[in-house]
Formats: sequence, structure tokens, C-alpha cells
Amino acid sequence: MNRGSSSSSSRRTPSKEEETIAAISTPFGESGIGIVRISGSSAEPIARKLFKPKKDQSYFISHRFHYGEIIDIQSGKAVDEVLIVLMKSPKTYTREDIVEIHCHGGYFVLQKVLELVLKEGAQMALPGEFTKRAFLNGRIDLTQAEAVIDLIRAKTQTSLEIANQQLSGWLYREMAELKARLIEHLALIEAHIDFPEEEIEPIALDEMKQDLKGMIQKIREWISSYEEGKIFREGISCAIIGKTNVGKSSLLNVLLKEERAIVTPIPGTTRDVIEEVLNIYGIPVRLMDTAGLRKPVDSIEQEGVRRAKERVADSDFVLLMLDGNRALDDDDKEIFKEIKGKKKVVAVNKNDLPLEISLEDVKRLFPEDPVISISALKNTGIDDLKQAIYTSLVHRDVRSTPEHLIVANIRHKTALTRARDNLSNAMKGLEEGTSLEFIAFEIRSALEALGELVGETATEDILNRIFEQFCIGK
Ligand SMILES: Nc1nc2c(ncn2[C@@H]2O[C@H](COP(=O)(O)OP(=O)(O)OP(=O)(O)O)[C@@H](O)[C@H]2O)c(=O)[nH]1
Ligand SMILES: [Mg+2]
Repeated sequence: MNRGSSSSSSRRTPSKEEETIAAISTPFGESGIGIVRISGSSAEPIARKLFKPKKDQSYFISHRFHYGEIIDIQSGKAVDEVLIVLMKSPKTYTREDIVEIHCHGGYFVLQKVLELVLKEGAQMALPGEFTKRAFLNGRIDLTQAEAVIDLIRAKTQTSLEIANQQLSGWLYREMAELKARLIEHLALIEAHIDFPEEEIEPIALDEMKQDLKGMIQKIREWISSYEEGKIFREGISCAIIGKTNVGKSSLLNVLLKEERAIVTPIPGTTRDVIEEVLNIYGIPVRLMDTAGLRKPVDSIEQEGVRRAKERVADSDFVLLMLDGNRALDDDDKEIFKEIKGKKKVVAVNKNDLPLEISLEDVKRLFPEDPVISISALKNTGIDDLKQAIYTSLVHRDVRSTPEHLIVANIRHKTALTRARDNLSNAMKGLEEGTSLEFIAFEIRSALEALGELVGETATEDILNRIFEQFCIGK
């Protein structure tokens, strides 16, 4: 985790930010093209030294590709045939001059070109340093920088959408608005601290309370949106649980659309836990098919049952399966005890066969949970089941409205929680007529939390922790 930080403190301090950095920005290994990126005031002079244009052209046109060769000045030999682009500050990723050299994508070639660039005075970039410069130079705020990481790591369409939403800077804009309003309130309070003989006018006081209330409510909604965002980013684990032969492995296969698990009519077929990730409307769900729970017949099954129970205990979510063609028995009831208190969806399987369990009875047993009738064999009710899983995890439809904003980062949630607590304290203070100094303190603390969120008052330590998560070259 800490790889980048020690070198960052020894090699570079913030005052040296203007030095020129370079890195290979494409992944290691062979590829069609590979890019060496340079950022800083020496980017253009370095490019001029190393690049020999095919056409007789003595200058670079900004933001345009030029075709030519990278030359090793010492030997005079061409290293690679390249496309090079100079992007003059400020319309660039870092707001500094940027040069990108698009080489052939071989590791050695790229390494060689990078070496030549470094020889001309550029410094090797640290992880995330290009993005860090974009932040330090005011092109993006801290939440947008973090969105870049999320974007790179996005595994589903929805997590991509959430990252893009954050990259658009909505959080920054909302925080700026909240802060502006809080600063106004603070100014009014501080004016009255300076002139204690004057009381705040009741109308102004009412307005302030009203406004604070609105802010607290808004912040609350963002905080609760975090749980949704987290689900899309990190996914959830879900154990399929049920007695033997109810069709757990069949369901896993149907959901995955492949014959992943062995299915047989013999009870006790599955022994070990089988795990696969399924995308349910944008949520990465780690599905676990487990051994059917019953009194084990041998030591292998006994171990399987132990593992199944362990997974149930650890999983975020449970898919309880019942066999609709067999009456509920003691094995089922044992399982009901096992999953008490778990978030779940109940699937009553084998609805292609005559029903021996009434769905009404099952609903009465699990009044809080969705009960879905399916057939894993005939592939019916599976979409309803997926929908039920989705809605029991996500309470609002996050996909339908781009305006529905999601906080997807624990750091943001923590800062918002602090701001909410400070504002609630301030609100309480106003209602109880506490000293204005106390209220001013709480509002100032809230402002600090919001400033930290967008990076205005973030410490070097916080910044390092964020940018260390990037790869080199981003
Ligand atoms: N008719 C019918 N049969 C099904 C259905 N789902 C599964 N089966 C059959 O039920 C038997 C058991 O299915 P499995 O998927 O192996 O059941 P399981 O719950 O994984 O069983 P264990 O691994 O032994 O705990 C197989 O013969 C399946 O073909 C269904 O919806 N309808
Ligand atoms: Mg099975």
C-alpha cells in the first residue's frame, strides 16, 4: 500500500510541483500502441530534442498529432516510429504542457523511450501524479480525482455511471452551494457575537433554522445513498441455501447461463461451496451454491454442511430455496433457524410440478421478505427473482434518473456525517438558545468537513492516501 509514499516525501515536496514528470501510461505487456506521457514545463523542449518529424516541420501545432521518429541522441539511431502530440497548457489533463508519445506497444521500446525522456531531465512520475497535478492545479476537485479511480475500476455499467456522475463534479458544486449558505449564516452569527447587545431578528433566526433543516435533510439523503453506491461498487455476497435436492445448483446454473455446478437427482450432490459472480442489474453479486442442509450421511457431507453454514453466516444476503413439490419438513425448519435475521429472498422452486406448499403459507412465514415462485428446470420466474433481489438491496431505482446522485466513497460519507452532526448540534443550539459562540463553532466545523471533502482543506496525508491508489502514468 505504502509503496509510493516514502519516495514521495523524499523526492518531492509540494513546492517542486512544477518539475516535469514522465511515465508509461499504458499497461505492461505487448499491445498495439503504448504511450509515454510527459507533463510539465520541460515537456515541449524534451520532445523537440528527441523527436524527428518525417515532414520538414520545425514546430509543433498544439493538440495535433505529428508523425516521425524518436531518436537516441547519443547513437543518432531511431528507437521507434511514433505519433507525438503536444498539448499546450492550460487545456490539458494536468493544466500543464503535456506531450504524449504514441509508440509501438512493446515493453522494451516503451522503456527505452521513457529512459531517453528521463535522461533529458524529466522525473519518473509517482502513482496518480498526473491526476494529482490536475487536482493541485485546480482543474478538478478531490472528489473528481477519486472518480477517476472509480472509473478505471468500474466493473458494471452502473458503477461506471456512478463514477462518471462523480467525475462531472456534482458533489463539488453541491458542497460549494452549501458552504456559501453556511458562510452567510456564520457571518450573521459572528456579527451578533461582536455586538451582543443586539439579538438576531426572529425572522432571520427562523430563516436560518429552516435553511439548516433543509441542509441536514439533504446531507442525510446523500449519506443513505452511500449504502446503495457501495453495493454497486463493491457488490454483495449471496449464499443460496436450502435442504438437499431443492434445486440450488440448478438455479446457480440458470442464473449463470452455464452448466457450472453438477446437478443430479441424488440428494447431497453438492459438497464444496461453488462461487461465481453474477451481474444483477448492475450489482456484482457473488453467488455461492452450497451443500444442501440436512443431517449429513458421511464426513464429506458433514464438512460441506459446515462450510455452507459458515457462508450463510458471512454472506450479506441469502437466497432461501424451498422445494414447492415437497411439504416443508424438519430440514427446512432447521434452515429457517440458521438464517434468522438475514436479509433474504425466498424462492419456491419446481413450480412446473404440482405444488405441495402453499405460497400463502410461505409468505406468512416470511412476512418481511419477497417470496417468488420459480422453476430452475424450465427457467421460469428467474427475472422476477432477479428483480426481487435487486429491489430488496436497492430501495430506489438508481438507474432511471441521472439526477439521482449517489455518494459512493467512504471518505465522502465520513465527511458528510461529520457535517451533519455539526449542523444538527448547531440546530439544537439555536432551538435551545445556546450561546452563539457554540453555534458558530459547530458551523465552522461543518464548513471544515465539507471543505475537506472536496479537497480544499485536505491534508497532505489524505491526498497521498488517495493518489497512491492510482497506477503509475495516470
Ligand atoms: N421438475 C423440476 N426439477 C428440478 C427443478 N430444479 C431442479 N430440479 C431437479 O432436482 C434435482 C436436484 O437439483 P439440484 O440442482 O442438484 O439440487 P440441489 O439443491 O443443488 O441439491 P444438493 O446439491 O444435493 O443439495 C435434479 O434432478 C434437478 O434436475 C425444477 O424447477 N423443476
Ligand atoms: Mg447442489
